[in-house]
Amino acid sequence: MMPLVQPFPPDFAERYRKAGYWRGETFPALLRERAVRFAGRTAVVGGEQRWSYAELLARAETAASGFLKLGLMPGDRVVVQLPNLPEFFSVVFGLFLARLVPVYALPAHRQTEVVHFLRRSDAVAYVIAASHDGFDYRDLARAVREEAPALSHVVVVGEAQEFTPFAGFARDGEVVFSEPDPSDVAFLQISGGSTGLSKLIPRTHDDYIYSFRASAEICGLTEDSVYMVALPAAHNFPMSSPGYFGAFYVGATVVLAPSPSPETAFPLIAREKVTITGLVPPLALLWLQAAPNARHDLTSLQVLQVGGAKFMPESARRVRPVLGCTLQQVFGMAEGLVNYTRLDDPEEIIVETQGRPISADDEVLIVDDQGQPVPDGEAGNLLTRGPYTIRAYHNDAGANQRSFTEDGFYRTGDVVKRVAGGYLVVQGRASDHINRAGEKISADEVEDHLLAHPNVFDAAVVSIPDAFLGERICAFVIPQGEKPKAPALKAFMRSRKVADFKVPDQIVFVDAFDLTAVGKVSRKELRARLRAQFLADEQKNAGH
Ligand code: OOB
Repeated sequence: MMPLVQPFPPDFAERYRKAGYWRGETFPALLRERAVRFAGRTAVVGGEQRWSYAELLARAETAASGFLKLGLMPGDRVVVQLPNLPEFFSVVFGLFLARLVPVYALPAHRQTEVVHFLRRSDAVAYVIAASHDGFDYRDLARAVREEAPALSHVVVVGEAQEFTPFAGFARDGEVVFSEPDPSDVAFLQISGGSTGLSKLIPRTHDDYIYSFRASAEICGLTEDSVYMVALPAAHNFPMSSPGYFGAFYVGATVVLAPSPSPETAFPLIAREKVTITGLVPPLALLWLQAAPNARHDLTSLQVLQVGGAKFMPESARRVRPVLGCTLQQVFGMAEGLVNYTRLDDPEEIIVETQGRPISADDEVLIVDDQGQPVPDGEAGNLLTRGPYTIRAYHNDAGANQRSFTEDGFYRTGDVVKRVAGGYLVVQGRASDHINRAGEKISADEVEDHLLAHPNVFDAAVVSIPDAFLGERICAFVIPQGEKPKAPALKAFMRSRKVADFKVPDQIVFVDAFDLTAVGKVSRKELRARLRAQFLADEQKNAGH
């Protein structure tokens, strides 16, 4: 089994401790302390359940002893794929208490992705909900079991069938758990995945707790705040920016929305007096559209955070007049660096920029393609290093080689410019992934699936600007033999058992790729040309 490490160099680690960023806090210690300090206060609201802080700890302890009784050993990895249910928290905190390591999968992930996470992490257990949104995760568990030899336990929240019921976990007697070291890897987060399948991101107690402790302060969280989890709980944004962990840190209440749609979220905001939540831009647009006619009282909402993809200034400008709250732009990444506009920033900064870093020790370099720094105000590639940005992915030498410079800067793949005050404006990106409503999709990965179809000779996948999604997935396909129909190709993609958000929105059949000019064109260049041609054609058609 590959050991779990996050190799911060000792001199940097020492610096981050000295500066007071890394305080030796751990998830288990945090939960225990809060369960005493905020014992009777409401920690979690979800479905029909309301748990106090004391109850959250009790449930996490039960979960922890249940996992250990299955025979799991500290350090073992457990893939967690749960929708926004309160049990998400008892499972995850239970794993932390038992020193087991959660690996987060999104509810939208399917066999291909889950098998990849299980194998890459050597996971021995997999936690699912019985079913959600019409999808039966037990069927998925049966399928992945065949392909992941290390997997020995499937734990189900809800009706377990032949698997282990989470509800059956029990605690008999006092269980003593061993304490993690603050520099241990606490969990594996998944990357947006710019080339191929998602990479696994090891985050330590020290670095991650710093990121959400500082975020909670920047976002003005207090024990009277009510944070709503609108996006999937496994995503880094609602997890830590400041997210539910930031909320638990200060003793606030966390409300789980089963869906981020206005129909579900608005009544919940009114009922629970939600003060802050985070959305991706397409959802923010839906909220802006729905709010003027909403019957529900949204006046408790003080802050709407928007991030995960670029929120256009025209839309950003509408947040305050329409929703009556402060917009906070959030430009972050599961690998680390998170930027926020500050709540008291002038409206122009809030509307026009994606914020500035959390920490004075977040090093931000903006360089040209030769690695030379560009002047402020000019666009360049964003590199970063700091007290909560990883130095390496788990078990992926190739990605580590590509994604980090020799002196440990993470190559974000984003193209940004720095403006006055150190604020960043995201201009685009250098890497070939599609940011579809905040979900990052690798062009390589989609091409690979399309190429598996017998009637596809070649495929190139690009992002096309989309008024609602931000970007949509467009696949250019050269057919061979009998030309397949677009719906059939989409159905084929689905049959490959991948997350639905990776299925191309649009398929354009072409006879050949124009490879003239230099003879051999890189994939990157080919995609850029196809995209440019498509946009030019679209504009021409619009003109007629
Ligand atoms: C968040 O994390 P990931 O890991 O799913 O995706 C990171 C990438 C960034 O490198 C950037 O390309 C894009 O998502 N992104 C934005 C953005 N926020 C993220 N692009 C433009 N404007 C923004 N505001 O997406 C994430 C993690 C923590 C907090 C917020 C978002």
